[in-house]
Amino acid sequence: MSSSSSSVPLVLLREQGSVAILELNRPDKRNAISLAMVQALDRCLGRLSPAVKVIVLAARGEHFSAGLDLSEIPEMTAAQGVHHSRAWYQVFDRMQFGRVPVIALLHGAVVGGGLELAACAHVRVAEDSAYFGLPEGQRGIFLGGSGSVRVTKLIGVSRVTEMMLTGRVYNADDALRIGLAHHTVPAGAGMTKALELAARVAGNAEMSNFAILHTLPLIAEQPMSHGLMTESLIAAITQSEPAAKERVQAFLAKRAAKVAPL
Ligand code: 1HE
Repeated sequence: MSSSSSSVPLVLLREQGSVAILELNRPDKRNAISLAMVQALDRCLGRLSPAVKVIVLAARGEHFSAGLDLSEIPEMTAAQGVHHSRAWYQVFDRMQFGRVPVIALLHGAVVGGGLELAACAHVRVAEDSAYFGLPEGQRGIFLGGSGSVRVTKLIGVSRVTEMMLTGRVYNADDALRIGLAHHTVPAGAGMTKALELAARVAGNAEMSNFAILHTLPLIAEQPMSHGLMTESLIAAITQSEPAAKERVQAFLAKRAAKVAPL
């Protein structure tokens, strides 16, 4: 467990074999993200054992996260604000571009910085109760936890603009439709679904997962000729791994599962 200076752990970490479950643990403040919580997340990411192959990021209480801890804003100078954002970026980068994929399990409010955090995950499962908003405009502030980059990459500049201007809130079904969520499940069924997906993710060859996490976002930002070169290089490296040779041989010898609808 990782804690702030008080004895209350702001983020809980437990490992179940190859799966690490990280939970935001500030339900009384609706998991508002303080700098201490960002640092607690960072410490948890740094403590994962080598056996971990996938993270499930979830939250205690009725809401995933109410976003930035607004009590940190009034005393902050402009310079401190820049460093505050950059502290979030460092940890969020560590999550998105880490060693292992992250599956976010979302319920209740997923707003502001909570949505920015969810956008770092590689797979998002939304329970029916989940709702998504960017109320920064209403609070007189702006995205500061990478949302203008990460959320915009998920749903586009136009939707983020409209959400921020009008205070629009998307529900779980909307989120699935526009690409904020990959799966929706009934309330209470999220952890089962997340663990089922985690088992599939953990079953992949490690180098394949690494290539997916680290090169797809890079290739998406490269000109086509660079992207194709990057792809050919990472494809060659990935398929040269012993794990790839074994898996391909297993398929050719009819020992591996076929692709089938779920
Ligand atoms: C908070 C925060 C917070 C709750 N910072 N303390 N985010 C927002 O603008 C969302 C603000 N929060 C809400 O709209 C609501 O709290 C919820 C819809 C999420 C939940 O409502 P509810 O009725 O269950 O809880 P509540 O009574 O509003 O809040 C319970 C407590 O949590 C209360 O404190 P208490 O001491 O009076 O018990 C609230 O003050 C506290 N609380 N949300 C601080 N966000 C890096 S840039 C990102 C920019 C942003 O994220 S902007 C979006 C900020």
